[in-house]
Amino acid sequence: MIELYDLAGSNPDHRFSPYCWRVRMALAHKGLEPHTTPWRFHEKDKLPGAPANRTVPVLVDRGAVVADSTAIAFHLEQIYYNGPSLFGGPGGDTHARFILAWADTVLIAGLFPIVGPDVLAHLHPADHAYFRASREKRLGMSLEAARARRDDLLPAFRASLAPLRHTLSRQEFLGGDEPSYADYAVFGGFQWARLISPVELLAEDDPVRAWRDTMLDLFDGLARKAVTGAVADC
Ligand SMILES: N[C@@H](CCC(=O)N[C@@H](CS)C(=O)NCC(=O)O)C(=O)O
Repeated sequence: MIELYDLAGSNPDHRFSPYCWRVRMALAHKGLEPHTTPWRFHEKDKLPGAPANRTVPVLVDRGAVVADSTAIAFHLEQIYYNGPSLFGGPGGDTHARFILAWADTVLIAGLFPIVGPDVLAHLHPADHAYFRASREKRLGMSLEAARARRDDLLPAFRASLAPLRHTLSRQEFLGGDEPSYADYAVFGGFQWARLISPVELLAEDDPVRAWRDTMLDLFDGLARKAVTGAVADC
């Protein structure tokens, strides 16, 4: 059995971590169905491999404990080499690394001040104080102040998607004709936003929108069927 420790909100079925979504999609790509364990920020000692492992996703597969979404993707590619490749075959992983770095340092970093403040309303009460303190330190301001200025950040965020937009107006997926781990790494950010925030990140005519819709439909609508938070109370 493959066990995935996955971030959950106060509703244990509300799973919204961008990094965990990368892994959910990668597992589906390989035709694997994990058992998922809901995990909250205050449960650090319950993570396999704690205290060294302090973030999710963590995957437990045949006794191996693998933390970090990128490490998990490489693990899956190596162990389940008979399944469809996550990187478009040998050598594809080295190219994917640039997209993964972009997804972390530009996409998720750009999304964080826009949708991150909305996470608090969805968390288990035992996570509130930790989330507020750690994220306000990262933002350099209160969650409320960050929410108040997010509309100002949207144009620059949309402009930062130019490489993605440029690529997706020429090919269906970052992987080419088929989705690859690069698609899942980027999609994780959009899925996170969709599951926790009412903000619409993309303009109606943005080609990235069609790709996002296609990603939501993959694997029998795995991502589209995900439980969303009750955004009305944000
Ligand atoms: N580089 C890690 C980042 C994982 C990460 O930051 N996960 C967040 C949830 S989205 C987390 O577990 N944070 C724990 C904390 O902030 O204490 C990966 O790709 O897996």
